[in-house]
Amino acid sequence: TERYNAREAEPRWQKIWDERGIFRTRNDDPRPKYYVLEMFPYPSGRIHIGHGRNYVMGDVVARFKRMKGFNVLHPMGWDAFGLPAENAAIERKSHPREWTYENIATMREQLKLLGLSLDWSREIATCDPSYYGEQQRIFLEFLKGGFVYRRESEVNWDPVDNTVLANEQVIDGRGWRSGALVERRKLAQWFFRITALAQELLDGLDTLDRWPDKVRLMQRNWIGRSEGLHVRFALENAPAELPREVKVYTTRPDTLFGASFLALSPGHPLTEALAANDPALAAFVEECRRGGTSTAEIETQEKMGYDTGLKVAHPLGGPHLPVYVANFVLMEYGTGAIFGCPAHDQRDLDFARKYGLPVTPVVLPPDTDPAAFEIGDVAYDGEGTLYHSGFLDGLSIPDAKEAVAAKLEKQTLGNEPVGERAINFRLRDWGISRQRYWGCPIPIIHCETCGPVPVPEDQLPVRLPDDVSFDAPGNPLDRHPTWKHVNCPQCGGPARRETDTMDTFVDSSWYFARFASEPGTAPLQKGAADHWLPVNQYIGGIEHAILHLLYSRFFIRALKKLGRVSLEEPFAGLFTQGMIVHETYKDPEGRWLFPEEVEKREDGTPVKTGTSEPVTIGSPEKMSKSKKNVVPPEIVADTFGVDCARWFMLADTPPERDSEWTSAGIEGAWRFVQRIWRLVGEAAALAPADIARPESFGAESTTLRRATHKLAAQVADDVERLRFNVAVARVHAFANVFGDVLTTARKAGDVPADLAFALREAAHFLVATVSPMVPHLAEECWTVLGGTGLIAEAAWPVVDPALLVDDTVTLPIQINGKRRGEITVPKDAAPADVEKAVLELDLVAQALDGRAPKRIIVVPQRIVNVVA
Ligand code: ANZ
Ligand code: ZN
Repeated sequence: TERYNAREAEPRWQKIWDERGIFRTRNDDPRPKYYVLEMFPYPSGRIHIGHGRNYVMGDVVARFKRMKGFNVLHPMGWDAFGLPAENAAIERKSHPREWTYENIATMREQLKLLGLSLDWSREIATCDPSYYGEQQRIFLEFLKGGFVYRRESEVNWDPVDNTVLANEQVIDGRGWRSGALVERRKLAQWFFRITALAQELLDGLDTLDRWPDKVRLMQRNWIGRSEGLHVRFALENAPAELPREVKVYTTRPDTLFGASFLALSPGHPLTEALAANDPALAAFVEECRRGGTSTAEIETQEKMGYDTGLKVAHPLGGPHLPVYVANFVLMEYGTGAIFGCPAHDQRDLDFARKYGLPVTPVVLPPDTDPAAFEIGDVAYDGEGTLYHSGFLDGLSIPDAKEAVAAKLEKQTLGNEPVGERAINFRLRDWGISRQRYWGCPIPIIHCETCGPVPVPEDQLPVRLPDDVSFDAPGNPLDRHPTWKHVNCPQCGGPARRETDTMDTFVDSSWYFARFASEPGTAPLQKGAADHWLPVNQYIGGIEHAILHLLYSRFFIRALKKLGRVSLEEPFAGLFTQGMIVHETYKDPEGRWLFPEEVEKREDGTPVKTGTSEPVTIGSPEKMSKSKKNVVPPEIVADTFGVDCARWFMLADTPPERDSEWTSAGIEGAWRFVQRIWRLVGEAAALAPADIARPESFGAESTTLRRATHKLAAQVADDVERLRFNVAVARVHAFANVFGDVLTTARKAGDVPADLAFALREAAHFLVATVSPMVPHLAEECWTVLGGTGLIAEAAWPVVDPALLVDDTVTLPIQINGKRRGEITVPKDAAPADVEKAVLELDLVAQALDGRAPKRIIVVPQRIVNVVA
């Protein structure tokens, strides 16, 4: 038979699928729904094969579920707003839209090459006014519903370019273009009140049993619920105009006797009040403000403090404590003030060592001699028993926490309790204002008289102006000569548009709901969203485990409270796939080379293609443009075919693990694709297409049929559980069985009717089970088998449960009550036959040592007992 020619067949089938519109999904289809979605791409340029893995996995699920009788929604779109488009516009002196849509066009064609069963009629781009207009509507509904507010907040400020920088534009504390040291500035910004739903978002995680535990844990930590105590400390020597107390938040009230200082955040109101009369403190606060606003940056900074000279009384009668201002205390967490216990908190210890403050351990680790226990450079935050702590001595940490809380709740300071139990969340409200052009405009008009006024419904969408320039730093919307000058919708007076746009994470927080609407209809419809959501299977990278997923969960919950949808969790199943990695190559000058620029000589040494220049090979890494270790889908399509790429991506490793792209791997996939093609061709040649089902089956055909039905049942199960590599392994194993039967049949020359039927059945099942993975090959094989219609539209093979039942059983053998081995016998074997087989076993003969057994008891299908 001829070789399977993927290069010719693949585009042909893609055209047929497309012309017949078989992946177009209708909302009124009566079959049960199934929604499979891969995280939509950012149109950054071109895709490489490393981008393809999650789309291929999603496609296998989509195709499989279609065959299982579901009405499958499998859409695609573009996360199209964002900074890179603006950077490209600066570089190319063009418009961000141009670059974005060019990339979309390229990437769409590339994705189509992969043979994905997508409903392209539902394609969206978030930079389309019909999309972002609805987003503006949602923003205004959130505003009305209390989920949006405005307040001052810090941004990264580039003092040379006079512009706000995104976190990713701050590199080592400097502006990416000017190189100037970045400062923090306060700016009025819009926030989504995600903290209002913190507890809900935490509790909801318990219902997501088809999410990886790891992701749920990451979200749980991000939300960061803690139970602790507010403790009010009385200031001893504060000037009269200052407050009389400082309130701290602690999760370790048990360590109160180990406290050696109090610390205020640089942004704390008391700090500000003190700094007003203390230039040195004001300078210190200024110094703390240097550097970016990201928490990671703040946490890694060297600890710095300023002694205010103030003292507080210890609420449990310990010594007075000095009050510092410290750079590691965040204003946005707890009360913006802490008590420091250096022995049991690393930050406090670093601080205490630097400023010579006492370090008093109060928790003694289990089985430790108190005389021998000392704190060096590492704080002890483990379990133990309280000591050096008055009435707490001898208590466990939890008991001591409780005892301190109970005591301080009853103690008073100026008529109010000193201690109050409190729950805190690490989660912060989501600041969405970005001082950029290429994003969704925030639909607000600022009026001197009326304040911020929503843009009236009938004026939505607020469109981005086209005539903008990127030749100066800053926000082109702000610089635009006319765009922002409007009249106040409320009083008619002169007013100014909000020139900030929304964080692009907003765009991706509801796109999955947009796909639910039929093309050309309203972007967010309750009926459609409720019908399709939640997404049954969401697939994407672990890098989105926190923000994107949390924001989307917040959006859906908020939309539910506003009556726009009826569900609470957008993604019922989540899968985070591993990456595709590839070797890297460098020429003698240290320049990166593309894989196709490298070839291996006969002795295996790598050289630059067509030359004798040596090449250095680096270990496999994530495919990236910068290191050139990428494989474009076009090259694969033109050589081995994309089915080989698909097969390889699924076969090589468990889907959650990284997989290395190698030429040996893709060649192996190619050989297997050819093998399936040959097996199907041989079966078609040996068994007539119109073979009728025989009355009964002989041993050989029954064995093949068992393997065939098991294949379909097991692969179905594997795909349901996304164990694609296991499914592939089963197909390999089946191909061996099938191949042997075909060889025997070919040699025998005469194929009996029952075997002919079994061969046809085997070929059909094989083609059907691999069709979600290698869909083009499957269509071609289906044609060879004379199947009706397209295999993409066919049903999953009907499995006969009787053929799945094993016909053998394995029985444990006990000799004198001790388990000594086991034996596998036909399920319906007569006890006498089992007895005979057992006595023939070496292990039994040895145990009996030549003597006859006293008794043998065979419990059919259970156990064999030998009494010696
Ligand atoms: C005293 C103490 C002693 C603390 C000890 C810890 C260990 P979680 O668990 O994450 O909620 N803290 C409170 N507010 C802070 C702020 N605004 N900036 C920086 N740190 C702050 O963390 C709670 C602990 O973090 C609190 O408990 C407080 O230090 C610190 F051996 O109080 B602890
Ligand atoms: Zn007004």
